[in-house]
Amino acid sequence: MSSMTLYNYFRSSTSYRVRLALNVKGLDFEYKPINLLKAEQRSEAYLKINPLGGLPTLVHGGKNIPESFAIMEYLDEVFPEPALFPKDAYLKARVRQVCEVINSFMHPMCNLKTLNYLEKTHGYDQTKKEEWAGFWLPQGLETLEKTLQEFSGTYSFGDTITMADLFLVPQLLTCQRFKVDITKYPTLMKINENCKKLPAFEKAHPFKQIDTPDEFKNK
Ligand SMILES: N[C@@H](CCC(=O)N[C@@H](CS)C(=O)NCC(=O)O)C(=O)O
Repeated sequence: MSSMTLYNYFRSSTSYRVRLALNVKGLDFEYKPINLLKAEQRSEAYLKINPLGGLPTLVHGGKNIPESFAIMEYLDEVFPEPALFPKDAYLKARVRQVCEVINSFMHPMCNLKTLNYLEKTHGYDQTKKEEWAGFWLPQGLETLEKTLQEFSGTYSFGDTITMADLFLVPQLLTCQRFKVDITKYPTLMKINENCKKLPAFEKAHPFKQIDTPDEFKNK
């Protein structure tokens, strides 16, 4: 049995990021599904390992690590090959900038708890949620497009997979889910297409997980 357990959910973009990091590094893990739609992330048992009630959480050698970015940096330190950051300090900072735009600005806007709040407090239906996403997410996409025009090759930073790719690909899928037009961003489209061809990305895709409902399988 693997010494690593990932509490995650097929559709959660933060879970998808960590599955990508594990796959890129060739690490085996036990997949523990937590169903967000059944509010399992707020169960007493799960809150003990992740007090904010967010996915994912990694358990390694009996120790819990909540927060996807913290998990991925931990994996990169404990399993250094292949490295997820460039060695150059400036480039490393720019990779982190891309991750932060996604993690701190884009992801929270369409997180389940944000959308649930808008629905319950302000009566938002799906159309209003898509309008909301259509206002916020393109601001992040424009920033990413401008940034990666400068740095991209095959992938976000040159021709080597970095942490930036592991954040970008899941966030683009979220954008599509909320009907945000990603075709306006040619650099992001190119990176997305190139990443999706890699086996590590294919295996981590939300529609290929053990908890993927039949309606999404093989789409
Ligand atoms: N910053 C956290 C965010 C964790 C998070 O909120 N993840 C989402 C799934 S993509 C979640 O569990 N949402 C549950 C909710 O909103 O109730 C991370 O990167 O791990």
